[in-house]
Amino acid sequence: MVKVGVVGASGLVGRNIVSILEERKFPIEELRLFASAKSKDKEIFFNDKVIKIEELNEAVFESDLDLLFFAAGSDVSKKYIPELMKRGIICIDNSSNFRMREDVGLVVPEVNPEDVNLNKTLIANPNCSTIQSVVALKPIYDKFGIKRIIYSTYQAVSGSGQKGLNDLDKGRNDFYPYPIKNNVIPHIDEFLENGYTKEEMKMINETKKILHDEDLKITATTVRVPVRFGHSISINVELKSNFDLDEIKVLLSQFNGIKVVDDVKNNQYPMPIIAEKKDEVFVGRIRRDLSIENGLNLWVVADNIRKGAATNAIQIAEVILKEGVIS
Ligand code: 2RA
Repeated sequence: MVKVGVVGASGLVGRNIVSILEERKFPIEELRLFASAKSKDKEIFFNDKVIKIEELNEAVFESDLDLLFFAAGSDVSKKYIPELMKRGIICIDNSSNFRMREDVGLVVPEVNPEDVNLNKTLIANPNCSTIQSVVALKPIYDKFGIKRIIYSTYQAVSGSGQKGLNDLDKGRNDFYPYPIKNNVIPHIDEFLENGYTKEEMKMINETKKILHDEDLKITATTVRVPVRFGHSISINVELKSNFDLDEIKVLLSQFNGIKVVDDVKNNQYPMPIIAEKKDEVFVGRIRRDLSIENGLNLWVVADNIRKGAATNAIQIAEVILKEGVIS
């Protein structure tokens, strides 16, 4: 049984971590919830009991917690995690802060569970759009090899947290630079010198790290769409060898964590409305790219708050438990 803490417990991802811990019957001896002063004493239900949120401060260093989920943004992770690591408290971090550090595993349990061992006290949870993409690509990568990937995303506003949902629901643009209602915005996170956004570079760099392949050629365009929950991604891939389309469909449907929905004659394909509140990665529109040799198109949809964040973080904790690092 494990003593667990959730940092950022009042946020969208934090609240989902709490409810999914309950749903998956994670073996919890004690659960403590932390957030900033403004959420102090808010009450959250866990296993029919009320838990009051505590203000996060340095007292957490003295706690006897075994494991802490961080879902409060980069600054909070940067401030607390290094000291917690020194004290042997395992941190699973949803921020982008430590993701590219060589000595830290960036883990999607269906894809690279062994990387939890890279660092015994810190594991990074990848970006939401990266998680669902690498789950879909892994069985194809292992069997045929991949030369090049083109990602085009259609990302839900909940990826920006409550502020994104408010902009869509209230028809305002307090958070995004333009209204998101009746619009699409080809801009997620900050623009960089190279013309890409940080979100695009995350997808590129994180995919290479998770698949352990620095030579992969990847490009990405990430776009915000007026959808509340569920990111959709068009993935165009050039494989290293020729393939049989039926074999790809079988490989995908047999892979842990994927649900193939691909029956175009009956208008069956993945959409955010079918992925919402689910943990699988939905894959459909599986077809050859007729413009190149060995080209393949996939349409990949997942709940960005669950598989893209909270569920993946808990699955990482489940791998750690299995490895016997905590018991
Ligand atoms: C987004 N990828 O959708 C981000 C959330 N981590 O904005």
